[in-house]
Amino acid sequence: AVPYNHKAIEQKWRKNWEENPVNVDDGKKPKYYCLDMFPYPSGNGLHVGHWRGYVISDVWSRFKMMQGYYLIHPMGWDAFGLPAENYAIKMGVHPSKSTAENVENFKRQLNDISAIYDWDREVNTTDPEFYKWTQWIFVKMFKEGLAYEKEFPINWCPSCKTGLANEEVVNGKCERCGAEVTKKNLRQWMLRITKYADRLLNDLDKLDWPEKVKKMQAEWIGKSYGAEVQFPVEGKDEKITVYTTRPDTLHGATFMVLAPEHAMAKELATDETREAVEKYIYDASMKSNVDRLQDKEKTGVFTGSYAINPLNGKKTPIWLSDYVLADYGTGAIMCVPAHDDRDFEFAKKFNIPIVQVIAKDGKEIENMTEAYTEASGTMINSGEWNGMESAVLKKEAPEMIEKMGIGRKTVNFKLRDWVFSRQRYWGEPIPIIHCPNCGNVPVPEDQLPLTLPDVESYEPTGTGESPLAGIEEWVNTTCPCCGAPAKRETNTMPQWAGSSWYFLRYVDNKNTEELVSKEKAQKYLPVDMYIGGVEHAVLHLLYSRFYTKFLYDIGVVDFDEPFQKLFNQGMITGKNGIKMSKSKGNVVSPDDLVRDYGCDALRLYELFVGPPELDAEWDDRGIDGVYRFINRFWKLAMDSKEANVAETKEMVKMRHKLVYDITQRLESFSLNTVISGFMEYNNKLIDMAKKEGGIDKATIEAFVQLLAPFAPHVSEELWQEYGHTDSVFHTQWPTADEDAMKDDEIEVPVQINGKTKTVISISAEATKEEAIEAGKAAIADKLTGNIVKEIYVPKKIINIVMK
Ligand code: ANZ
Ligand code: ZN
Repeated sequence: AVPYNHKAIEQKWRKNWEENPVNVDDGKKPKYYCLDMFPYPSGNGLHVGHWRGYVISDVWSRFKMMQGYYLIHPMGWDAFGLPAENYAIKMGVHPSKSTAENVENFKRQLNDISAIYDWDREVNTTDPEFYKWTQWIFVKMFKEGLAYEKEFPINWCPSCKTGLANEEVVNGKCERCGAEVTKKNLRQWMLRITKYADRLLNDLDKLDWPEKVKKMQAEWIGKSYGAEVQFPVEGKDEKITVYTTRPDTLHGATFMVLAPEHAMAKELATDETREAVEKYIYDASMKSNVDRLQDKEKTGVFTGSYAINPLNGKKTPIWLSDYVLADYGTGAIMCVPAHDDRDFEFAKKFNIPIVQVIAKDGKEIENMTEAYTEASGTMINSGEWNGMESAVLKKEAPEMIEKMGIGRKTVNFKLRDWVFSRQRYWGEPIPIIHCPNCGNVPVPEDQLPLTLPDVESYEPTGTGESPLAGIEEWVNTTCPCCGAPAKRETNTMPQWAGSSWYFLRYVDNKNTEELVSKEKAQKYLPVDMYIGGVEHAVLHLLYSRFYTKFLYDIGVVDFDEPFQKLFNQGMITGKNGIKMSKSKGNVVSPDDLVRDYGCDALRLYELFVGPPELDAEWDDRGIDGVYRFINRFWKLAMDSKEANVAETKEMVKMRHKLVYDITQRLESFSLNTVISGFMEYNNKLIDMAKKEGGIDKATIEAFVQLLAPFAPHVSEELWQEYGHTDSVFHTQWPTADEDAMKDDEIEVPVQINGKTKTVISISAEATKEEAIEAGKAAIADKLTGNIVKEIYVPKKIINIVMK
């Protein structure tokens, strides 16, 4: 028979599919939307690690197509961002030019995967026709009060004179020049994502997502229940409000700590402490948040003032320390060193009394060496609360405190509003005009997109403003409301802006009137399956959910969760689990592998390397194995076609088992075991063919259908070889008949030392291990001696030799 020739076959079918697309909307099929996280088109191109996610999603898509769905399987480009801008600064090439080149290159490389992307749906976040809608959403949010301006301390490099993203601060130093990073108050645009905190948390229940990801989102949103308690300050009229999740421990509060930025921090200082307090406040302002959050020795300063515990009237010293964050809760805490680790550490260091108020077994601990942090035990040293269960009190205390008039019960979220402006060039201009009469006025919707102008220099200006601020004719404009001379906003949006909603645009990417038409949204949305890396577990997926909920609220879409199902693939790493990167020099390019083994073999190998949800080490050599498998199956299919044997009972049974096994493994996303399953069944069929002269047509055809989503080219070719004129992807996914899978049962005597003890019935296909195990179980009570040998004469005898 003709030998397998991957080059010829793959070329032929790629051309064929281009001319006759296999995924067509006949208006009758239900839709299935399988989405890949769209890539940033970097200058480095794709490596074998990138392939993995795309292969997984393509296999899943083709499987769904064969189950009778019309597929939405689009691809696009998340193309705004720093690398293109930094390249422009270095080389003077306009980011739009380098981006376009990178997109071209990426597209060519993606084509090698033969994924069934619908390029008619392509989007690019830097295309004005796309970012018109990114800006439109911002304008809508502004009109709804969800986008607002605020002075905000951000990371600031005094030497580069620019604001830095958190990612650009390495160990408290500027990534570019190494200078100590400080804080600077800069005017920022914020999105009020906190308004959606409860919905973002509660609706996690609706999603078929990995539990791990849901948990990460829930923790990021960080809802906690507790109380705000007011402490009068000795000698002042003002009170300090603290936030606590453990109001049950109120009697154990022996001191209080305020964030250095707290509004009252300075005025609490006395003549004796003023100098030290002011120095501490200044030092803290120079530290980055990252530094403050890192676990290290506690620092602090006593203000000289005292607060009064409202429950028992005791005097508690007020300290400042940077382990209390200014923007969480109230920026002030009551400290219970006996029951909180950080407070314990602080009290030990500064010699502050420790009062235990919860006892595990009713007894007070003599010398506490660590805090007792559990809310279980009985209350002691707590006045009227003595003897109560701490767990019960924890729940009831907020209510009680509210009734006593010393505080109120509250709910807190860790989630912060989203800092949405960047002092950078290569992003969507924020469509706001600052008018001296009207304040902030959005660019009228019918004037969008507000396009990014060309600049001479991409360098940040040094004032904390974006390079756009340097273009007078762009900055100066007139107010759309009153016509007065006004100035444009010069900050741009973060890279997240486009990726928060791009998946909606794919289904109606040429619509000039609407973000997406009602009709198309209803027909094709939301996304049924989203596939991508786990590194996006929080930010991107949370932002997308927020955007979708907002668009739901203003009636653009009629669903409020974008992604029904989520799958996170693990990373492909180099040797020893090291991340593949250009700088480490361990990048494996798919190009040579595609040339030598073909796309089909590489696709199979990408899945064969390990469970798709786990990281896997890449080793080129393994691809030989899958290549051999394809060759052997090819030969089996071609020889069997020639032999044209009639089906036997064995073949029918094998066919149904094959269909059943592969489908099950595929449905549970155990893709590596699908590939090993193909290999095992192929071996069994080859053995069978040796005896029978070949394998029947229906069995080979079922195998080809199952293989099609994984190795589309060779499957399509074999399908044609078997006399079909239509694509294998237009066939229905085969189904297994469980009755036809059942093994015949046979009766086998079980012997000890050659003497029959009983007769059992086992599957005719049972392996030696299975037969022996069944036999031993049947005579377990008689197995008293030492077993020296276990014999299974297939289908005849089980004999246990004992001494
Ligand atoms: C007294 C207490 C006693 C506390 C105890 C804990 C254990 P969540 O919301 O779960 O993170 N806290 C409050 N505001 C803070 C801030 N701005 N910076 C640092 N810590 C702050 O935890 C809230 C708890 O963290 C609060 O409850 C408070 O300490 C502290 F045995 O109050 B607790
Ligand atoms: Zn105006």
